Amino acid sequence: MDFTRHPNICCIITMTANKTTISAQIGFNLLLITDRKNTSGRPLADIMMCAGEAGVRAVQFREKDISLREQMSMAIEIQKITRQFDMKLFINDRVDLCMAIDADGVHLPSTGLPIAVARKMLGRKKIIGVSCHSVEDVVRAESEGADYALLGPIYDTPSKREYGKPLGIDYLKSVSESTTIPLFAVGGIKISNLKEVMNRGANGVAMISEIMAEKDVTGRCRDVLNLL
Ligand code: 3NM
Repeated sequence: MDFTRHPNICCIITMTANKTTISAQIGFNLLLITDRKNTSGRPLADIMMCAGEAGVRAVQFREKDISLREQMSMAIEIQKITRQFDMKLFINDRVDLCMAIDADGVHLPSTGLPIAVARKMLGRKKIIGVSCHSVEDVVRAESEGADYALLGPIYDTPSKREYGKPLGIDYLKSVSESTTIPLFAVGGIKISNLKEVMNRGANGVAMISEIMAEKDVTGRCRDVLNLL
């Protein structure tokens, strides 16, 4: 592994590092993904406050159905909260928006800019995460210098049904054995399947509905963090 391409991961990771070591390098094991349409009408900022109070360390701002200008003003509002609670803020897809507001990094979808291009634009200090849907995607993301990979959908989840069958936990296990960058499971992750996912080699999880749609967001975040 070429560590010079992973500026945000300390060079002490080895092929034998366990999952706690790896998630400690990136500084979070729960990535909360936003969906303002899945909050039962509550403002996104309120949800973020609850998550911050509960100790969530990383948020991916993903409101891709609104204009870039609207995304920008919403992301700035969210960033006030993430900064208040020392949470990392990643912008989904839009490297330009990440640069414009000096967010902590970008999360590239599989159809997004190549990692090398994003790295050139953002420099070495920003974190680059990548959405992956196969072992090949993860291996490529690692070799191209991604700081972490999201693998999914692991379980059935409404927004991803059009892409076919979920990958499943056995697949997750085999992917986890093929990479040394932090691997986050995504897609249908719930309190009820967290243990299973972590036991299959995930270094952490990314969640939308299990947190966004929950009445007691603070309590739910705490429960998730305690189980990770
Ligand atoms: N990406 P929930 S699944 C944003 O497989 C996203 O890459 C996925 O929502 C992928 O936690 C997903 O409610 C949706 O299942 C996750």
